[in-house]
Amino acid sequence: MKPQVVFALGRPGAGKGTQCSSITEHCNYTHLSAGDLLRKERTRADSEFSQKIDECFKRGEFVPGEITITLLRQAMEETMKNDKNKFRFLIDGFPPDVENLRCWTQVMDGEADVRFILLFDCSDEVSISRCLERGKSSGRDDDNKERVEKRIQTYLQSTRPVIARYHKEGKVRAIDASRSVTEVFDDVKSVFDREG
Ligand code: UP5
Ligand code: MG
Repeated sequence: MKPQVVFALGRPGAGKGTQCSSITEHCNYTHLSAGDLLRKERTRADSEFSQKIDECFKRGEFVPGEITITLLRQAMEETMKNDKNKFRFLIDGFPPDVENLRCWTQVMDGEADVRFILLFDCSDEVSISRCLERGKSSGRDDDNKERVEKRIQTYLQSTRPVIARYHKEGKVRAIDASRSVTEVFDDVKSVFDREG
């Protein structure tokens, strides 16, 4: 069975990780966070990619699509190898820019279907306050005001064009992510119930 993929995008701290990990049981999708996979790979001593990932994170640049897609593919293959019924994936934080999207299309065309994009919509203010709150305990070195503001700018400049492309294809399902976790979750559930 060909992997069926949903991408989750939105400002930093919009709640992608929170919502994607809770919806998986309800909709039989496996949650993969591109950012989490990269952070894990960055610290693996025997990784051929860790140095490059570290450089990109330090410079605030996106990791080249080839690397992220390799990690995503490995994770998808591993999941499907263990259970052939697990071919639905909810990929959070990807593709972060047009270069990553181009790379995905090149590598994955015909190998996976992108069903739709779940867009977690919130203001800059909500994005900043949630990241700063999380920063008190997350240990993430990018959860401080300066880095979050930079991440928002990068999101607007680089990720918005990806969303615009999918919008033209009628694939974007936008959700108001500024409400409570439960309210947002109800909307996420409705999208998956509708889309099947
Ligand atoms: N929270 C969540 N929902 C809430 C709600 N409704 N009400 C109140 N609070 C809510 O949530 C953030 C915080 O808010 C948490 O404390 C949560 O409890 C609370 P979370 O679910 O963690 O938000 P999320 O959208 O996942 O935010 P995240 O910071 O993870 O998003 P980013 O897109 O910034 O980060 P990501 O981890 O995806 O990427 C990090 C970096 O990796 C990127 O900046 C980039 O450098 C790199 N990257 C690549 O290079 N390539 C990729 O393909 C992907 C990432
Ligand atoms: Mg996240």
